Formats: sequence, C-alpha cells, structure tokens
Amino acid sequence: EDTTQDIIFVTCTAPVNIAVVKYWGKRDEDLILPINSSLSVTLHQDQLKSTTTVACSARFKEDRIWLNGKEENINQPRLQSCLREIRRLVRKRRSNRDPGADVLSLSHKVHICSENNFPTAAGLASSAAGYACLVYTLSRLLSVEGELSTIARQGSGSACRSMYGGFVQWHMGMRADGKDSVAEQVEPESHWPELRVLVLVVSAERKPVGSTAGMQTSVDTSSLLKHRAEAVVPGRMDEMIQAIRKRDFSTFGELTMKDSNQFHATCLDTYPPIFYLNDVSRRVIGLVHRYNRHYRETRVAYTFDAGPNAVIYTLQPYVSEFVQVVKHFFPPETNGEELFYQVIKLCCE
Ligand code: 2P0
Repeated sequence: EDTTQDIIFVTCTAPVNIAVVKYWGKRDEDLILPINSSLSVTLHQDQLKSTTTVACSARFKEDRIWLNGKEENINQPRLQSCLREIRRLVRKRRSNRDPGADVLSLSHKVHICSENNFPTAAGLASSAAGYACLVYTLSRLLSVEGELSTIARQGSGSACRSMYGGFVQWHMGMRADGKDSVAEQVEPESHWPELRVLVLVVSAERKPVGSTAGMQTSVDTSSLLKHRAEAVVPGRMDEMIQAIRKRDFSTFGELTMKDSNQFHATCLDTYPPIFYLNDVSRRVIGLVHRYNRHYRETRVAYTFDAGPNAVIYTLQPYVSEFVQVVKHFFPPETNGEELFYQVIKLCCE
C-alpha cells in the first residue's frame, strides 16, 4: 500500500491588517456581524504574517490543528464555523457537477499547522492574519471559490479584511444572515507607493482583556460606542475613502489618529473600563503631535489597537527622520520597560 500518494497539502501566507477606522462591537456574536463598518491597510506579505499548511488525507481520522507548534483544540466554535462553511462550498461545487470537486472526498479530514512571525495576542492582529490564512489555504487545497471574506469573518471579524491587499473596507452589512457583511478592496497597495508603516513594539506581553470580551462589554455598557457607530463612523468611512483616493496624507493621518483616540475613549467609557494604552503609548502620542506641530503639517499619524503597541503611518520622505526622533526619545534596550522598535515598510522600494 502506498501511503505517500494519498496526502495532499498546500501552504499559504496572509499578512496582518491595521485598521484606520476601527471595528469594535458586534450586533451578532455567532455570525460575527459588526455594529459599524471599518477600514484597514493590509501590510506587505513578507512582514507581519501568518503561514498555514493544511494537509488532507483519507488516512486522517479527525481534523486537528497546531498553532505555533502546539496542538490546540479543534472544537473551538469559530474554527468549526470556518471548516463547516468551506465544506459547504465544496458540496456546492459538487452539486454543480464540477469534476474538480471529486478529487477530494468530503469525508476527508484536515490537519492544519499555523504560525505567526510576531507575538500572538499583543494587539498585533494575530487572529486576523491567522483566520484569513486558514480560510484562504483551505480554499486553495479544496479548490473552492466564493465569498471567502464572509467565512474568514466568522473566524475573527478583522480577518475578513486580510483577505485583500492594500486599502480594504469591511461593510457592516444590513442583513441578519451576514451575507452582505463582506470585505472589499478600496484601492490596491500600488495606489499609494509612498505610504509607510512603522510598528513601534512597546510590549510583546499578552493583553489583559481580549478583543472579543472587551468589545462585548463595550456594547453592553458604553453609550459613547453607540454614538460612535451610529453618528461618527458612517461619515468617517466616506471621508477616509476620499482621502485614500486622493492620497491626501494630512486628512488620512488626522482621521486615523482621531479614530484611534475615539476607540480608546470608548474603552474608557466601558464599565468597568478597559485600558489598552500605557505610559509609553501616551508618550508616543505626544511625540507625534509635537513632530507634526513642528512642521505645521500632519506628516506622521499613530494608531493603537487592543494593546499598547503603536503603529505609525507616514510617507517615505519622513521615515528616516522620524525614526531618528523615536530613537532619540526612546533609547532602545536601556531597560526592559523601554520601547524598542521595528521598522515595517508597507511597500517595496
Ligand atoms: C480592528 N480590533 O478594527 C479593531 C481595532 C482591535 C481594535 O478587530 O471577536 O480580533 O475575533 O471579531 O477581530 C480586534 O477584534 O475580534 C479588532 P473578534 P477581533 O482591527
């Protein structure tokens, strides 16, 4: 019996995305439907990314998953949703009598290996890249096509945006079944070649309150969040898309900083409050505003997710000077608490 021929496997990578209009709050916990639309920039493939290999064989007795080398429970509901939805697409192909679907039996089990090249759960969008990568890799392995962003969304909301490169919006959608809660590319990465992203790693520690639990408490307790979703985000999405289309950095940067600040304000308005920023984060905010004030122009913008690490958006001509300024105010590795930095470029030079 030949035991080598009956395993097939596929490896793919998916990059992290960093939101400039933030997603925070669900209207449906199971389907992962948000209370507002959001918009992000997907980083470059070779930077912060997840890599996933999925193998499929008639010999596998059950589905299994390993994350960063350690086997995890496959029966997590979100993982099961992604597997179920992908298999639903395989069945759909089959019923359409597509001969390609017969290559793999639906009863075949999968083994999944996934790893990140950056700290998990430090507010660096690890679940976004992870689920986007899982869904994409499964789709390649099983040769299925369809609205894959709605499947990635059911793994982790922000994952749907990592299904596309460049500037991506996640439409909140109106439907109860979530079919219109999809990601869409606004512009490809090539649209704005001067744009750069710096990640200032303040802490690689796990965050105290995970995003899923945090946003649930915010939805339950914060009236500011409700105001934000209904009265602020719709207009801000339009303005942000216009700023991106026009490559207007000053508007893009200002909206990005205001949106980050409002997201963290909703965290403070949550009861009990959630603190993701720390003293180093706040010093970075101060430094960016002083830098921009010096030039009387928004040349640099910060944004913070569910953790203290800063992500900086800027333009190519300002990168080296701003990095020097950061090095001056945050001398690297003088002690464990200090900021060390990593320069992540969004586009190829
Ligand atoms: C975002 N964040 O838009 C926002 C900004 C964190 C702050 O999406 O429960 O990990 O898996 O849907 O996607 C983090 O939330 O939450 C997030 P789930 P997710 O990037």
